[in-house]
Amino acid sequence: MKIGILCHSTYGGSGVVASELGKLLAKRGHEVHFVTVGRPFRLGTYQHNIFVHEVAAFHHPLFEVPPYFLTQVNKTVEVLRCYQLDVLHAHYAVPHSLGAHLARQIFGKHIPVITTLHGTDTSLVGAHQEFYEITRYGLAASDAVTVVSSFLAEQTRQTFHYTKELPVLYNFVDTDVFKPEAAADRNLMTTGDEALLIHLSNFRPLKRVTDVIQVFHRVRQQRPARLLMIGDGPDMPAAQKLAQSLGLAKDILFLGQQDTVAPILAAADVMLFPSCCESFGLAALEALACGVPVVATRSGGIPEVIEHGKVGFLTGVGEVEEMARLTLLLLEDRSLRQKMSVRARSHAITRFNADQWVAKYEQLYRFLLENQ
Ligand code: GMT
Repeated sequence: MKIGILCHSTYGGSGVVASELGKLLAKRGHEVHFVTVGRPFRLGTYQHNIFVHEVAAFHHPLFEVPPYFLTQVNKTVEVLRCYQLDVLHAHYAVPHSLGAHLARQIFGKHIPVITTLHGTDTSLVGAHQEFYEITRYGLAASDAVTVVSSFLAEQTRQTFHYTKELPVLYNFVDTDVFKPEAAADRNLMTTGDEALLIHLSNFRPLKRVTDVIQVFHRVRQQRPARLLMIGDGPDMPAAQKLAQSLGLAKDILFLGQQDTVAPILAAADVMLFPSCCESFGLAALEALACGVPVVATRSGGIPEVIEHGKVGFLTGVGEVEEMARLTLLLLEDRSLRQKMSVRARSHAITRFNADQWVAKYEQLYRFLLENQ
């Protein structure tokens, strides 16, 4: 098949899922065309069957802001004409769902449009009054809408009064890339008996990165430990300030955005993931695949990914004392940690391995093509 993917290329889970899906579809012999602003950061280097069509920012004195939506639709129509795509897959409702729909209208031939909702597109952006009507229309105009968790399915039904089917196609992970053996040399990151904790996110407020620092602070009071913070975003200054004020500047490394995260994740003992309102939690799944137990919150779709007491622990949002207690439990009890690590890896392989979920997307494309 020839598949067009519209996605955000910036640092965030929806772009990661779109990129990983595109790479794996290309490996399975499909021709994949990304229509994006910039190269999605997880696409990596050249891969056979992958094409990137960049949407340029058009500057004109009349436009205060370059009209991204229009240039993306225009580029998508060009790609549809030039490559005769079979399907268009929009990741993130705003604006891609509507963009894909409009592009096919202009193209003049009905090809299936699939929209995958990732979470913030319905919970934050789409639910906002400024975007509500167009998001709802984009969903209604799609031939299929998929969601990344049952939690998100329910939220979408409630928010948009969406009554059609909402297949849950979970986030997935390439377990050949995210694996314990990918670990970087720990000796370069820690000294002696230091435990290694990790956090990975885009540092938006809902990621509660200051909770990560608070948990680490409590752990550090009990034992030698180091924390690696991967990512960047609006709450970076608050996290750095808190780390300074708690005297943790030397124990916490703020690594910023990293394109290749598997070696860092796999070297860690425990991941801290204190988000509120997370639709799935892809970063947590990537840690599990690396055999790293996760201490997270019982919020949104996270319990669909992390089974409490089996592959990690769940607490209420903001319960930093309890998170610290459970983290210390994992760090002190080596045999518990090893058991959880083995279970985490096998849980990622059996429930969330990429092949299984990419095949479901493929089936969906085929079904829509055959039934249009
Ligand atoms: O978490 C973010 O802020 C990024 C966001 C996105 O849309 O790029 O991630 C969402 O999509 C991911 C991939 O499907 C999910 O794993 C994340 O849980 C989800 N984030 C939220 O729901 C907050």
